[in-house]
Amino acid sequence: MATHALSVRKWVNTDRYPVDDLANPARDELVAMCREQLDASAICCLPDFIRPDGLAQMIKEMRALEPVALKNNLLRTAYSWMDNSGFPPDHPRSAVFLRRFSYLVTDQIPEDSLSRALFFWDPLTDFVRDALGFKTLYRSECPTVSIQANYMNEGDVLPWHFDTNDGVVSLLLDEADEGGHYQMAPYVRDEDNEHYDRVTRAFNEDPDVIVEPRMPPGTFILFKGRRSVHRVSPVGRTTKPRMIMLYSYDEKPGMVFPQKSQDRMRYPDSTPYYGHGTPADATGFKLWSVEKATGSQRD
Ligand SMILES: O=C(O)CCC(=O)C(=O)O
Ligand SMILES: [Fe+2]
Repeated sequence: MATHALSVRKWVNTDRYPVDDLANPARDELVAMCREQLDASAICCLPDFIRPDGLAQMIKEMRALEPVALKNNLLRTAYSWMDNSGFPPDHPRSAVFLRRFSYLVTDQIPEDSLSRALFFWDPLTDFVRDALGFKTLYRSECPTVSIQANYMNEGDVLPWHFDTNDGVVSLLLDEADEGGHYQMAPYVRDEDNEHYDRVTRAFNEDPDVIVEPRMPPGTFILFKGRRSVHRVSPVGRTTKPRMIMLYSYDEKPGMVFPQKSQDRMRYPDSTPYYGHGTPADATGFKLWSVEKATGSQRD
C-alpha cells in the first residue's frame, strides 16, 4: 500500500477536483457545491473523479478478483434495521425483494490495489467529511465492510432499501451494457414520518417519485441513503459486470459493523432477511410485485 499511497494523487483528477489543496478557493467552492446538491437532491455525483488510466487500472484489479467474489441471493426487506413483523401484506414494511449480486469484503481487497489506496488517502477522507457536512469523519475500521466491491451481472439486482447511515460513498468503476441503473427517491422518509405512501410509489417504480442520476464510470458519489430509498435496477444482457467500490466512514473513530452483519456478509446464505429484531418465526412477508397502471386505469 505504501507505494500506492504516495501515488494516489496522480490518479485523482485534481485539476477538476482539488480535494487535497486546502488553500485553494476552488476546494471551498467544490465543497459548497456538494453540500448544495446533497441538500437539494440527496446525491452528489462527481464525474471523471478518477483519471482514465487510474480507472482502467482499478477495473483491471477488480475484474481479476471476480472469481473469488461472494454471492448474495436472498429475499430482503427495505427496512433492514427494524422489526418489520405485524404489517399488512401490501404494506412497504412487509415487502420483500430479491437481492442478488456478488461482492468482495474488505480483507479480500489487496493491500497494493489502487481501490484500497484511494480509501486510505487522507485528503479524500477530509474531503468527504467536509462535503457531507460532518464535524468529524473517520474511515470505518471494519475488516469486512469498510471497503466493499460489488459486481452485478445479468439477472442481478440490488433491490430497494434504505442505508443505515449517511457515511457511505462510492466510486462507480464500470457499468453494464443493459440495466443496472441507480435509482432513488430523494428524502422520501423524514426523521419523524416514514411516508409509506411515497415509499409505495417508489416500489411501484412511479416515475414521478424516482430519479435516475447520471453517473458514468469514474464518478465519485456522495449520497444520503438513510432517508432516500434506492436500488440498482436489474441488470440485463451484458458483456461485463457493473462494478462499484463502496467506502464506509463514521463520525466516530474505530467503527466496525455489528458481528451479525459481518457474518451475514462473509457466510451468505439464502435465508430471507426480514430485518434486525424481526422474530425468526414472523410471517406475512410478500414478494413485492409492480402493478403497472394501464392507460385505462389511469384515465
Ligand atoms: O451499487 C450501488 O450503486 C449502490 C449500493 C448501495 O446502495 C448499498 O450498498 O447500500
Ligand atoms: Fe444503499
